Amino acid sequence: MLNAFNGNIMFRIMKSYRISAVRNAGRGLIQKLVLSAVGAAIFCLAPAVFGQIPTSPTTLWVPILYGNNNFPDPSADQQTGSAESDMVGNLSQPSFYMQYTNGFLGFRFRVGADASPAGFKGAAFVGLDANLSGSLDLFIGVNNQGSGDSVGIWFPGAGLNTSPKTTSIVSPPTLSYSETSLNYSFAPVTAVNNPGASSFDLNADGRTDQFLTFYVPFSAIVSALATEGITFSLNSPMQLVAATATQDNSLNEDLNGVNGGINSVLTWQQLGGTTQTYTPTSTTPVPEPSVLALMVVAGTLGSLLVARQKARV
Ligand SMILES: [Ca+2]
Ligand SMILES: [Ca+2]
Ligand SMILES: [Ca+2]
Repeated sequence: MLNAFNGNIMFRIMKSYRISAVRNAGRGLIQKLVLSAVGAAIFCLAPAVFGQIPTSPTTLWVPILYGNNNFPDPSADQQTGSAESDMVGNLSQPSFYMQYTNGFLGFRFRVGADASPAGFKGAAFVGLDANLSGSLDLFIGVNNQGSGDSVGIWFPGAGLNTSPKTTSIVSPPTLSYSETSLNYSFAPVTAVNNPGASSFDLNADGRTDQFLTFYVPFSAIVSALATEGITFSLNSPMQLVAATATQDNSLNEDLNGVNGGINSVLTWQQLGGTTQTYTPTSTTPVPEPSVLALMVVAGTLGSLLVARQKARV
Protein backbone atom coordinates (compact mmCIF):
# COMPACT_ATOMS: atom_id res chain seq x y z
CA MET A 1 0.00 0.00 0.00
CA LEU A 2 2.95 2.23 0.71
CA ASN A 3 4.23 1.68 -2.77
CA ALA A 4 0.78 2.14 -4.30
CA PHE A 5 0.37 5.46 -2.49
CA ASN A 6 3.79 6.79 -3.37
CA GLY A 7 3.51 5.27 -6.81
CA ASN A 8 0.37 7.30 -7.42
CA ILE A 9 2.19 10.50 -6.48
CA MET A 10 5.11 9.57 -8.72
CA PHE A 11 2.71 8.75 -11.54
CA ARG A 12 1.14 12.18 -11.23
CA ILE A 13 4.54 13.85 -11.28
CA MET A 14 5.61 11.87 -14.31
CA LYS A 15 2.26 12.55 -16.00
CA SER A 16 2.67 16.29 -15.53
CA TYR A 17 6.12 16.09 -17.07
CA ARG A 18 4.70 14.07 -19.95
CA ILE A 19 1.96 16.65 -20.56
CA SER A 20 4.43 19.51 -20.61
CA ALA A 21 6.63 17.44 -22.91
CA VAL A 22 3.73 17.03 -25.35
CA ARG A 23 2.94 20.76 -25.22
CA ASN A 24 6.50 21.60 -25.99
CA ALA A 25 6.97 18.94 -28.64
CA GLY A 26 9.22 20.05 -31.43
CA ARG A 27 11.08 22.66 -29.39
CA GLY A 28 14.29 20.81 -29.87
CA LEU A 29 16.69 18.27 -28.59
CA ILE A 30 17.81 20.26 -25.56
CA GLN A 31 14.39 20.11 -23.94
CA LYS A 32 14.23 16.36 -24.56
CA LEU A 33 17.59 15.96 -22.91
CA VAL A 34 16.46 18.06 -19.92
CA LEU A 35 13.31 15.95 -19.65
CA SER A 36 15.37 12.75 -19.73
CA ALA A 37 17.63 14.12 -17.01
CA VAL A 38 14.60 14.97 -14.83
CA GLY A 39 13.20 11.48 -15.38
CA ALA A 40 16.53 9.91 -14.51
CA ALA A 41 16.81 12.06 -11.37
CA ILE A 42 13.33 10.98 -10.24
CA PHE A 43 14.23 7.36 -10.98
CA CYS A 44 17.42 7.68 -8.91
CA LEU A 45 15.45 9.17 -6.03
CA ALA A 46 12.90 6.36 -6.17
CA PRO A 47 14.44 4.14 -3.45
CA ALA A 48 14.18 6.99 -0.93
CA VAL A 49 10.69 7.98 -2.05
CA PHE A 50 9.44 4.39 -1.99
CA GLY A 51 11.41 3.53 1.12
CA GLN A 52 10.42 1.69 4.25
CA ILE A 53 8.92 3.87 7.00
CA PRO A 54 9.29 2.40 10.52
CA THR A 55 6.71 4.84 11.92
CA SER A 56 4.04 4.02 9.31
CA PRO A 57 0.52 3.25 10.59
CA THR A 58 -0.56 -0.31 11.35
CA THR A 59 -2.96 -0.12 8.41
CA LEU A 60 0.12 -0.56 6.20
CA TRP A 61 1.27 -3.63 8.14
CA VAL A 62 0.13 -7.26 8.17
CA PRO A 63 -1.13 -8.32 11.61
CA ILE A 64 0.26 -11.80 12.24
CA LEU A 65 -2.18 -14.48 13.35
CA TYR A 66 -1.42 -17.35 15.69
CA GLY A 67 -3.39 -20.56 16.23
CA ASN A 68 -7.16 -20.32 16.76
CA ASN A 69 -7.02 -17.03 14.83
CA ASN A 70 -5.91 -15.09 17.89
CA PHE A 71 -3.52 -12.21 18.33
CA PRO A 72 -1.51 -12.77 21.48
CA ASP A 73 0.06 -11.99 23.92
CA PRO A 74 -0.97 -12.03 27.63
CA SER A 75 0.27 -9.15 29.76
CA ALA A 76 2.88 -9.47 32.49
CA ASP A 77 4.15 -12.94 31.46
CA GLN A 78 7.72 -11.82 30.69
CA GLN A 79 10.57 -13.34 32.63
CA THR A 80 11.83 -10.13 34.25
CA GLY A 81 9.77 -7.32 35.66
CA SER A 82 10.25 -4.90 32.80
CA ALA A 83 7.08 -4.06 30.89
CA GLU A 84 9.37 -2.94 28.07
CA SER A 85 9.93 -6.65 27.34
CA ASP A 86 6.27 -7.61 27.71
CA MET A 87 4.68 -8.28 24.33
CA VAL A 88 1.02 -7.33 24.59
CA GLY A 89 -1.90 -7.80 22.25
CA ASN A 90 -5.42 -9.10 21.81
CA LEU A 91 -7.92 -9.89 19.11
CA SER A 92 -8.49 -6.26 18.12
CA GLN A 93 -4.99 -4.93 18.82
CA PRO A 94 -2.28 -7.32 17.61
CA SER A 95 1.12 -7.69 19.25
CA PHE A 96 3.04 -8.59 16.10
CA TYR A 97 3.07 -7.27 12.53
CA MET A 98 5.02 -7.82 9.32
CA GLN A 99 5.62 -5.69 6.25
CA TYR A 100 7.54 -6.28 3.03
CA THR A 101 8.41 -3.11 1.15
CA ASN A 102 11.07 -1.89 -1.23
CA GLY A 103 13.34 -4.92 -0.80
CA PHE A 104 13.12 -4.83 3.00
CA LEU A 105 11.32 -7.17 5.40
CA GLY A 106 10.09 -5.42 8.52
CA PHE A 107 8.57 -6.53 11.81
CA ARG A 108 6.73 -4.63 14.53
CA PHE A 109 6.25 -5.69 18.17
CA ARG A 110 3.84 -4.08 20.61
CA VAL A 111 5.33 -3.96 24.10
CA GLY A 112 3.87 -2.72 27.38
CA ALA A 113 5.93 0.39 28.09
CA ASP A 114 9.02 2.47 27.53
CA ALA A 115 10.59 1.80 30.91
CA SER A 116 13.30 4.12 32.24
CA PRO A 117 15.82 4.90 30.78
CA ALA A 118 14.10 6.17 27.64
CA GLY A 119 14.30 4.04 24.50
CA PHE A 120 14.27 0.29 23.96
CA LYS A 121 17.13 -1.20 25.97
CA GLY A 122 16.66 -4.93 25.43
CA ALA A 123 16.70 -7.33 22.52
CA ALA A 124 13.91 -8.65 20.32
CA PHE A 125 13.93 -11.39 17.72
CA VAL A 126 11.85 -12.99 15.03
CA GLY A 127 12.82 -16.64 14.48
CA LEU A 128 12.17 -17.85 10.94
CA ASP A 129 11.17 -21.42 10.19
CA ALA A 130 11.95 -20.86 6.54
CA ASN A 131 11.30 -24.42 5.30
CA LEU A 132 8.48 -25.42 7.69
CA SER A 133 10.60 -28.15 9.27
CA GLY A 134 9.68 -27.15 12.83
CA SER A 135 13.10 -25.75 13.68
CA LEU A 136 14.10 -22.09 13.56
CA ASP A 137 16.58 -21.36 10.76
CA LEU A 138 17.43 -17.68 11.22
CA PHE A 139 16.78 -14.76 13.57
CA ILE A 140 16.05 -11.18 12.55
CA GLY A 141 16.05 -8.65 15.32
CA VAL A 142 17.22 -5.75 17.38
CA ASN A 143 19.91 -5.75 20.05
CA ASN A 144 19.98 -2.58 22.15
CA GLN A 145 21.40 -4.28 25.21
CA GLY A 146 24.79 -2.89 26.17
CA SER A 147 26.57 -0.67 23.67
CA GLY A 148 26.31 -0.53 19.90
CA ASP A 149 22.57 -0.63 19.30
CA SER A 150 21.86 -2.43 16.04
CA VAL A 151 19.41 -4.26 13.86
CA GLY A 152 20.71 -7.56 12.53
CA ILE A 153 20.54 -11.15 11.37
CA TRP A 154 21.67 -14.00 13.60
CA PHE A 155 22.21 -17.71 12.99
CA PRO A 156 20.65 -20.25 15.35
CA GLY A 157 22.87 -22.21 17.72
CA ALA A 158 23.92 -25.85 17.28
CA GLY A 159 20.90 -27.31 19.13
CA LEU A 160 17.65 -28.53 17.60
CA ASN A 161 16.01 -25.09 17.80
CA THR A 162 12.60 -26.78 17.88
CA SER A 163 11.48 -25.65 21.36
CA PRO A 164 12.32 -22.88 23.85
CA LYS A 165 14.60 -25.35 25.67
CA THR A 166 16.58 -26.28 22.55
CA THR A 167 16.72 -22.85 20.91
CA SER A 168 19.74 -20.58 21.06
CA ILE A 169 21.21 -17.77 19.01
CA VAL A 170 24.80 -17.33 17.86
CA SER A 171 26.20 -14.02 19.09
CA PRO A 172 27.43 -11.76 17.52
CA PRO A 173 25.07 -11.46 14.53
CA THR A 174 26.25 -12.55 11.10
CA LEU A 175 25.09 -9.18 9.77
CA SER A 176 24.31 -5.96 11.63
CA TYR A 177 23.12 -2.53 10.64
CA SER A 178 23.27 0.76 12.55
CA GLU A 179 19.83 1.94 13.61
CA THR A 180 18.50 4.81 11.49
CA SER A 181 15.10 6.38 10.82
CA LEU A 182 14.86 4.05 7.81
CA ASN A 183 15.28 0.73 9.61
CA TYR A 184 14.29 1.29 13.26
CA SER A 185 11.71 2.96 15.47
CA PHE A 186 10.60 2.71 19.10
CA ALA A 187 7.56 4.92 19.55
CA PRO A 188 4.41 5.21 21.66
CA VAL A 189 1.23 3.64 20.27
CA THR A 190 -0.99 6.52 19.16
CA ALA A 191 -4.21 7.09 17.21
CA VAL A 192 -1.97 8.09 14.30
CA ASN A 193 0.19 4.94 14.08
CA ASN A 194 -2.62 2.63 15.26
CA PRO A 195 -5.81 3.98 13.64
CA GLY A 196 -8.98 2.79 15.36
CA ALA A 197 -7.18 1.70 18.54
CA SER A 198 -9.43 1.33 21.56
CA SER A 199 -6.61 1.19 24.10
CA PHE A 200 -3.07 2.52 24.29
CA ASP A 201 -2.23 0.62 27.47
CA LEU A 202 -3.17 -3.04 27.05
CA ASN A 203 -1.16 -4.20 30.06
CA ALA A 204 -2.83 -1.53 32.22
CA ASP A 205 0.40 -0.39 33.88
CA GLY A 206 -0.40 3.30 33.42
CA ARG A 207 2.28 3.64 30.74
CA THR A 208 1.62 3.95 27.01
CA ASP A 209 2.40 0.79 25.03
CA GLN A 210 5.16 1.09 22.43
CA PHE A 211 5.77 -0.12 18.88
CA LEU A 212 9.23 -1.55 18.29
CA THR A 213 9.77 -1.64 14.52
CA PHE A 214 12.76 -2.82 12.50
CA TYR A 215 13.67 -3.76 8.92
CA VAL A 216 16.47 -5.75 7.31
CA PRO A 217 17.27 -6.15 3.60
CA PHE A 218 15.37 -9.16 2.25
CA SER A 219 18.37 -10.12 0.08
CA ALA A 220 20.46 -10.53 3.24
CA ILE A 221 17.91 -13.00 4.65
CA VAL A 222 17.98 -14.97 1.39
CA SER A 223 21.81 -15.04 1.39
CA ALA A 224 22.05 -16.13 5.03
CA LEU A 225 19.50 -18.93 4.54
CA ALA A 226 21.35 -20.06 1.39
CA THR A 227 24.44 -20.75 3.49
CA GLU A 228 22.28 -23.22 5.43
CA GLY A 229 21.12 -24.89 2.22
CA ILE A 230 17.66 -23.28 2.32
CA THR A 231 16.29 -21.66 -0.81
CA PHE A 232 14.05 -18.78 0.17
CA SER A 233 12.08 -16.28 -1.89
CA LEU A 234 9.26 -13.74 -1.58
CA ASN A 235 6.83 -16.62 -2.20
CA SER A 236 8.26 -19.09 0.32
CA PRO A 237 5.85 -20.26 3.03
CA MET A 238 7.27 -19.68 6.51
CA GLN A 239 6.27 -19.65 10.16
CA LEU A 240 7.61 -17.21 12.72
CA VAL A 241 8.44 -17.10 16.41
CA ALA A 242 8.54 -13.65 17.99
CA ALA A 243 10.23 -13.04 21.34
CA THR A 244 12.02 -10.52 23.50
CA ALA A 245 15.30 -11.11 25.32
CA THR A 246 17.83 -9.52 27.64
CA GLN A 247 20.73 -10.46 25.36
CA ASP A 248 21.36 -11.69 21.84
CA ASN A 249 21.98 -15.39 22.49
CA SER A 250 18.68 -16.70 23.84
CA LEU A 251 14.96 -15.97 23.85
CA ASN A 252 14.74 -15.41 27.59
CA GLU A 253 12.05 -12.75 28.17
CA ASP A 254 8.64 -13.03 26.52
CA LEU A 255 7.52 -15.53 23.88
CA ASN A 256 4.70 -14.16 21.79
CA GLY A 257 1.66 -16.44 21.83
CA VAL A 258 2.86 -18.32 24.90
CA ASN A 259 2.00 -17.57 28.52
CA GLY A 260 5.47 -17.75 30.10
CA GLY A 261 7.12 -20.98 28.90
CA ILE A 262 10.62 -19.68 28.17
CA ASN A 263 12.24 -22.95 29.29
CA SER A 264 9.59 -25.29 27.93
CA VAL A 265 10.57 -28.61 26.34
CA LEU A 266 7.39 -28.59 24.25
CA THR A 267 7.90 -27.77 20.58
CA TRP A 268 7.18 -24.27 19.32
CA GLN A 269 4.14 -25.70 17.56
CA GLN A 270 2.85 -27.54 20.66
CA LEU A 271 3.27 -24.39 22.74
CA GLY A 272 1.42 -22.17 20.29
CA GLY A 273 4.55 -20.07 19.82
CA THR A 274 4.58 -20.31 16.03
CA THR A 275 2.50 -18.11 13.81
CA GLN A 276 0.21 -19.34 11.11
CA THR A 277 1.91 -19.80 7.73
CA TYR A 278 2.72 -16.69 5.70
CA THR A 279 4.99 -15.79 2.81
CA PRO A 280 7.09 -12.61 3.17
CA THR A 281 4.61 -10.81 0.92
CA SER A 282 1.29 -12.41 1.89
CA THR A 283 -1.21 -10.26 3.73
CA THR A 284 -3.15 -13.21 5.15
CA PRO A 285 -2.13 -16.74 6.16
CA VAL A 286 -1.44 -19.12 3.28
CA PRO A 287 -2.12 -22.89 3.26
CA GLU A 288 0.88 -25.02 4.13
CA PRO A 289 2.27 -26.86 1.07
CA SER A 290 1.04 -30.26 2.38
CA VAL A 291 -2.47 -28.85 2.88
CA LEU A 292 -2.31 -27.16 -0.51
CA ALA A 293 -1.32 -30.46 -2.16
CA LEU A 294 -4.29 -32.20 -0.50
CA MET A 295 -6.61 -29.42 -1.69
CA VAL A 296 -5.31 -29.82 -5.26
CA VAL A 297 -5.81 -33.61 -5.12
CA ALA A 298 -9.32 -33.18 -3.66
CA GLY A 299 -10.16 -30.58 -6.31
CA THR A 300 -8.91 -32.80 -9.13
CA LEU A 301 -10.87 -35.82 -7.80
CA GLY A 302 -13.97 -33.64 -7.52
CA SER A 303 -13.63 -32.46 -11.12
CA LEU A 304 -13.13 -36.03 -12.33
CA LEU A 305 -16.27 -37.21 -10.50
CA VAL A 306 -18.36 -34.37 -11.97
CA ALA A 307 -17.01 -35.10 -15.46
CA ARG A 308 -17.80 -38.80 -15.01
CA GLN A 309 -21.35 -38.09 -13.88
CA LYS A 310 -21.91 -35.73 -16.82
CA ALA A 311 -20.60 -38.38 -19.18
CA ARG A 312 -23.19 -40.84 -17.81
CA VAL A 313 -26.08 -38.41 -18.32
CA1 LIG B 1 3.38 -10.72 27.22
CA1 LIG C 1 1.34 -0.13 29.01
CA1 LIG D 1 4.24 -14.43 26.21
